Amino acid sequence: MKKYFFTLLATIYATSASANQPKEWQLGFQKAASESMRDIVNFHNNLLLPIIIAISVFVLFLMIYACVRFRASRNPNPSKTTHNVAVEVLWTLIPCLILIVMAVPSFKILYKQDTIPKAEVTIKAIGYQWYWGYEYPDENIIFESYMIKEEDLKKNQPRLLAVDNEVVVPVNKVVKVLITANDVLHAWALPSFGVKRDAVPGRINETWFKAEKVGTYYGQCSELCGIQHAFMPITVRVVTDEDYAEWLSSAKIKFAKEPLLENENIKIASN
Ligand SMILES: [Cu+2]
Repeated sequence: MKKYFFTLLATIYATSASANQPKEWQLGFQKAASESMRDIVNFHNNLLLPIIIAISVFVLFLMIYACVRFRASRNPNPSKTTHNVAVEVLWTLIPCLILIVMAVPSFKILYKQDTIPKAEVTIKAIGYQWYWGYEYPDENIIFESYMIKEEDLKKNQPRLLAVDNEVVVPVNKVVKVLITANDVLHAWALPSFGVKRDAVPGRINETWFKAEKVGTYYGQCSELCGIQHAFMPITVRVVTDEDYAEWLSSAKIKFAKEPLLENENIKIASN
């Protein structure tokens, strides 16, 4: 029995130490790759979880106590009590206090996420049925990002998560994401950055993240948007500044939004 327990613990630990994408038998969150997500995880682990456990244990204790203490065999003449003002005040006040204790740090995190610092890179994500379109408004770049079908997957590309054209952003830079949709509601979500925002047709929502580690991060559309909702993943590749500059110069040609002027073309090619 002890052995199984340790195996289980080891499995939980191993899954919690892995990064960037969902793992089989995963419990809890994906590993945080931004400050926002770290805030969310700390809030959950250090405040919500203890409260949840304490309430569950307390209610379980009350139920067991009531079952034993007030069982029929011990109480042939049951009590006729219906009200107890003190208890009623307590079971209203204590939950209120718990909610207030939870609300303060919760709002703090929410406002921090909502306040967008000065953006160093801006990208625009547009939800379509059923793929994502991306624009780099300052860089004249536009492209579409489709999920790679299972039979076309290369090694190390996760099923249902890898896409043909990834979003590329530099590490440790504030990336502002403008999010909208072209047809129905979608949602742009990236768990390890702590980002999830609705993509609404005719309206632009904003969010931001600052990825702290180089790597590939996976997310998915998180609003039921139709039959292929599960097949419009989001892949963000976080790279070093040099790699980003390199990617930019090739992407400006490959994904040019406006036709390139001839001299601009030469300028980019010579970079
Ligand atoms: Cu969608």
